[in-house]
Amino acid sequence: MKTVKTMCARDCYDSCFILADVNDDGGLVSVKGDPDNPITQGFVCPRGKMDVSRVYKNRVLYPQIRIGNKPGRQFRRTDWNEALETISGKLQEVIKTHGRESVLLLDYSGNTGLLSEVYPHRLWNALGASRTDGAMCSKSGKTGLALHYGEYYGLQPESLLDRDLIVFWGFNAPVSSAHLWALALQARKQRGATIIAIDPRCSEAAKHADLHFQPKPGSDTALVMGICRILIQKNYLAHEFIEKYTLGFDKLEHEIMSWSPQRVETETGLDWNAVETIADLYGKSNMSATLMGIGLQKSINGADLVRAVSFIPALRGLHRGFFYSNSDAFFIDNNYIAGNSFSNLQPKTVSQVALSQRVRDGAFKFIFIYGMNPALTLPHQSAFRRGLSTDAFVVVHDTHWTGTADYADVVLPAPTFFEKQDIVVTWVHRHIRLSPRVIKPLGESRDEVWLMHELARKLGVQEQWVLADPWKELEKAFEGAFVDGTFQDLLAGKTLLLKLKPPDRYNTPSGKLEFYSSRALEMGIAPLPRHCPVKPGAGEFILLNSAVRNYTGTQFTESYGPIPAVVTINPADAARLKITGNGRVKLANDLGCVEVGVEISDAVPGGVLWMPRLSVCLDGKPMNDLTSPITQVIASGPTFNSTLVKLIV
Ligand SMILES: Nc1nc2c(c(=O)[nH]1)N[C@H]1C(S)=C(S)[C@@H](COP(=O)(O)OP(=O)(O)OC[C@H]3O[C@@H](n4cnc5c(=O)[nH]c(N)nc54)[C@H](O)[C@@H]3O)O[C@H]1N2
Ligand SMILES: Nc1nc2c(c(=O)[nH]1)N[C@H]1C(S)=C(S)[C@@H](COP(=O)(O)OP(=O)(O)OC[C@H]3O[C@@H](n4cnc5c(=O)[nH]c(N)nc54)[C@H](O)[C@@H]3O)O[C@H]1N2
Ligand code: SF4
Ligand SMILES: [Mo]
Repeated sequence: MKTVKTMCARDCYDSCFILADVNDDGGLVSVKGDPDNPITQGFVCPRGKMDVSRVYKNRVLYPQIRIGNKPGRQFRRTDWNEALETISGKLQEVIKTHGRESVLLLDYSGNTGLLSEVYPHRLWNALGASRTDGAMCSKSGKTGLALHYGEYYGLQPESLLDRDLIVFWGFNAPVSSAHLWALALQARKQRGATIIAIDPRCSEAAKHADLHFQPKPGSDTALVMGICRILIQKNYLAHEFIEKYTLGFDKLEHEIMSWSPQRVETETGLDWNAVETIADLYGKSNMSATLMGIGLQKSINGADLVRAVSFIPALRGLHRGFFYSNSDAFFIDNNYIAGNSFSNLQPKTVSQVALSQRVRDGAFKFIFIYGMNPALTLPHQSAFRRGLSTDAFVVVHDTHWTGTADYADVVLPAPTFFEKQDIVVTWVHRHIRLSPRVIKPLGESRDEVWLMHELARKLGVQEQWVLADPWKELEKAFEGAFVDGTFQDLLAGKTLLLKLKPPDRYNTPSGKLEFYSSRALEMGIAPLPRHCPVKPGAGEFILLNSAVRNYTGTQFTESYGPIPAVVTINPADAARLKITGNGRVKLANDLGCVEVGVEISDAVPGGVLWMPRLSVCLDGKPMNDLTSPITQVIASGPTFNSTLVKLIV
């Protein structure tokens, strides 16, 4: 028996340090949290716990070539040579006949390791294939923050222990970030910190917070304006800070004062006393932490909500007193790792959120998918799936059999993060160590770097930056990135700290925190965050959907069964529609119609429905049949939480 120290590579806030026990036969026998990390503190979530068995379930073990119709699972097993010959032959034919832009690389963060996720981009950059902007998750919020702060990074999680007020804003941390939540609970226990949740529904965070405020979905800018009005009126402002470090407060103040209490009440659905309570908590706090979830940002005006919320701590004199994502806090050259600037071909970038129509309309003849399950996770599924079923040649490289594999022409087996060596950089904390191979790759699974190199050889790609040794390239990308060691120390198994950009660095044109963003003005974007609410029509509900505990994206159905396809409805709405529970209802809009179970609960307010994200509904259709490919104005992000539906009993 041996214990291997590694990290969880899943698309998750926490990036846990874990200990994996391996028996003498090389089998994984337990996965535990490693106490040797002050953030992830020696425990894993229900997905981490299940890894020990899931590694051996529902795996793609051998290369497969389709023999049946799409969608479906009729494949024949083949060997790597035939699979690679088929793929490279098809790629060459498509590039020759339709041009390189008709090749699409479609990938995401199924494994966030640098070699598993980022480095393989080099091949597709060399080929000049089209790629997506990756905006399906958090990009709009990041871009929105960067308009004011230059970069979007915020506070480090350790500092939660020093805060007296911790606000989870559109962030269901007990479910989506168990370790940040645990730190907040520790701050409450140790120093009496107050935890508040701002969420239109009674989420798990709301249930366990000291106070919960329920604004209407998408109305947070209006709420912020109300809070700021009180901060001004009660003289809670940090005048010196505003004077010294910021620009454009006068214009912000003008906007704030245009928000009368009545207007705030009408737009948010909250009464003025509630707004005052939040403002007083901020006003009396010496050091608050405002943690914004990615859920806050997934609406038609999502980036604006994030921009607005981030201003509150600044008005109270805190440099970056918020958290949204810390991906850009470090000195690691991700563009170098991906080889984004090496190719002369300038690959075309297309919108990920609006991809479905392009795929339906036949824009791509060859689609290479890895680390992503887009036939469940992209919006507007009916169009996307139609496109995958017609003339596109689809290759899927995945660890497990997925809904997307049902549309693949070739499926290739990938090792899980336990089966290959890699480096995981978190989007939250700064603790890092090598993720060594824990167990041998299952079946004939081959990792992403091997696959890209083999394909490059078959295609005759000559570029040295594609064929280079990935570890040497990573070493270059990490130059100057560590506080207390070198890349060689990392490879030797040492735990290191990543160097951080300072909280008071504002990489804006003025070098200050720009409340009124000059860059936005230049780009034709509103320089102050806007309020543009979601407006349901008669008989329509706003359908919120968010992450659930036992699944990461669509993963873990082999362990926990299907993601529940159940919609939560408020008791008054249920009574009006004569829904008694236990039954099935249909959710419909002009994009689709799906059948789901019902739960009646006052966890959601009137006019709002909630369901887990990414479920397959009772009629076999994906819930993403209902979500829109319309993108946000800022950085083309998703609008999942602005979905409008009618409910058919
Ligand atoms: N268990 C688990 N954890 C995960 C993941 C997972 O799949 N499962 N996925 C990871 C990934 S990729 C992501 S992006 C994150 C997502 O996790 P979070 O960042 O927590 O975001 P969501 O789960 O989308 O939504 C959080 C909350 O936002 C609320 N919300 C929706 N609209 C609004 C609004 O307009 N205003 C306000 N104030 N609140 C609103 C929702 O009701 C919900 O409770 O979690 C990561 N962690
Ligand atoms: N309706 C609705 N839709 C949403 C959202 C929402 O809130 N509502 N949220 C969006 C968000 S925030 C996100 S992040 C996306 C998530 O969308 P996806 O990234 O598509 O989510 P997953 O289902 O986790 O798919 C990851 C895939 O990577 C595979 N994988 C895991 N490890 C490896 C590996 O080492 N190598 C390879 N090759 N493959 C691997 C997994 O088996 C899985 O099939 O969903 C988006 N879709
Ligand atoms: S999924 Fe997140 S919380 Fe769970 S073990 Fe992995 S990093 Fe930790
Ligand atoms: Mo995400």
